[in-house]
Amino acid sequence: MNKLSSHQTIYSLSSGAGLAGVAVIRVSGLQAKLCISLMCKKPVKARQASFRQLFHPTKDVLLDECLVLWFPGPGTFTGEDVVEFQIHGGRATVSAVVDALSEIEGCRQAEAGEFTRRAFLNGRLDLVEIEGLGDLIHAQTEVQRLQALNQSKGAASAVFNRWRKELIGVLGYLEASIDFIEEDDVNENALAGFRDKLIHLRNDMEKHLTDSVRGEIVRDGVRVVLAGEPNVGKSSIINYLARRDVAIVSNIPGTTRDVLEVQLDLNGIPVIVSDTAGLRDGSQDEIEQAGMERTKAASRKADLVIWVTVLGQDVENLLLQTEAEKIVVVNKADLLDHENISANSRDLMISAKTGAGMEAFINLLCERVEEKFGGMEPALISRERQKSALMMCVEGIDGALNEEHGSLELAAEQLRMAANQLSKLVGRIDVEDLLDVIFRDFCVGK
Ligand SMILES: Nc1nc2c(ncn2[C@@H]2O[C@H](COP(=O)(O)OP(=O)(O)OP(=O)(O)O)[C@@H](O)[C@H]2O)c(=O)[nH]1
Ligand SMILES: [Mg+2]
Repeated sequence: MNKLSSHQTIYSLSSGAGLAGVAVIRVSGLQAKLCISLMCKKPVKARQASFRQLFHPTKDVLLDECLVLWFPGPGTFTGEDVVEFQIHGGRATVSAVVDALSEIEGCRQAEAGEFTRRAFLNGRLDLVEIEGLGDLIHAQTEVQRLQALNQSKGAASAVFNRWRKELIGVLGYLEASIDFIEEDDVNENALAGFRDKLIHLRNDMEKHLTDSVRGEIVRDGVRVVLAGEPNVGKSSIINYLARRDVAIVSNIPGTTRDVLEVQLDLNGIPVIVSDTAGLRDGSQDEIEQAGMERTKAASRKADLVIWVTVLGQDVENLLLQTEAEKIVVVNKADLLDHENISANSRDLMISAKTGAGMEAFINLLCERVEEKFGGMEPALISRERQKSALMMCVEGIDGALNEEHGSLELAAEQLRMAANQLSKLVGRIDVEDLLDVIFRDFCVGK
């Protein structure tokens, strides 16, 4: 923490880098108010937008005309005094204002994620909310946005805190029972009275642990692999889905050799689609064989395999032995006449060339993903860190329940451990080693 001393006032461009109509420069810390008085010359009202000329703090140089927003702490994002300058978004203007701020004593450029780190240290956000905020900044699709927003606004933390409170309530009672146990042996069975409550609590947690698979999928993306024999149009399909030339397409079978990945937003669902080398028997080409190995490996890790065929081909290919769920599509439907199409109407007919059937294909893919993961509703848990804390909490409750006829002290110890896991989850305890990991993904200015 020394390096990031909170005595210093920090500033940074908080809006995106590059040309923009408006750029937001945020300042947080004790000197924030001084920045206004040195640079704006006229005072501004708290929590109101004021139009001001912005001057260099030591030279009589006009830097820009801007909107100034003054937020006195502690009711601010960081918990400190904060000022935001909404200036013109050109590069020179931004660097002139940033340079000017660097000349004010006690002010320095913020490190990546430092505004949020201060928000955490000042109790404005907990760890789960911060993780949600990090996800919100990186959210690329609608379901990612919804899940991240839910976490960042504290919906998940509220549940974790409620569970923790309930556990601490039971723990308090057990501890009191332990203290009085010699005088009053009615307490012998103190845990039994809480059995139903603890079972209910751990089942609730288990349910959210099950949902965490969906939470992680929403964060990381669903893995969909395009596989099939050579030349059926796998690369043409990925290009169609990505709306750009991701992969080389040619009429020479065996064109694709490597696995190519693109991240796509399909109806709001984050999907990582992979194009792969076509699978066929009897290839003597070493590179093609290596490519086929990669196809099989990618298919094993897939959440869903799209098996692409053309009419008249075997639907299954023995080279692709995978447990993953499959959707079969028949490509090049544009080459078929109507009779052929109606004879094969049970298969999903598409044409990567004309786009026919592609919308139905995307809808089916999304439906299958939703079926597989029980919908795409925001999950409470979306990271390994959150999952393992909750799993250990459930273990603790189970441990306590197993002590029903055993030692009350041991049961209390298990519950204390379970409650601590929830404290750790939201960052009430043992946070130092986690902070650097969590803030690694944050950008400067957040
Ligand atoms: N008529 C028609 N041709 C298509 C369609 N999709 C792909 N093709 C053509 O089929 C040939 C093979 O397409 P690719 O997309 O390279 O096939 P692939 O499955 O990726 O082939 P490999 O990389 O060799 O495994 C190309 O000439 C494409 O233009 C389609 O829907 N209709
Ligand atoms: Mg290809």
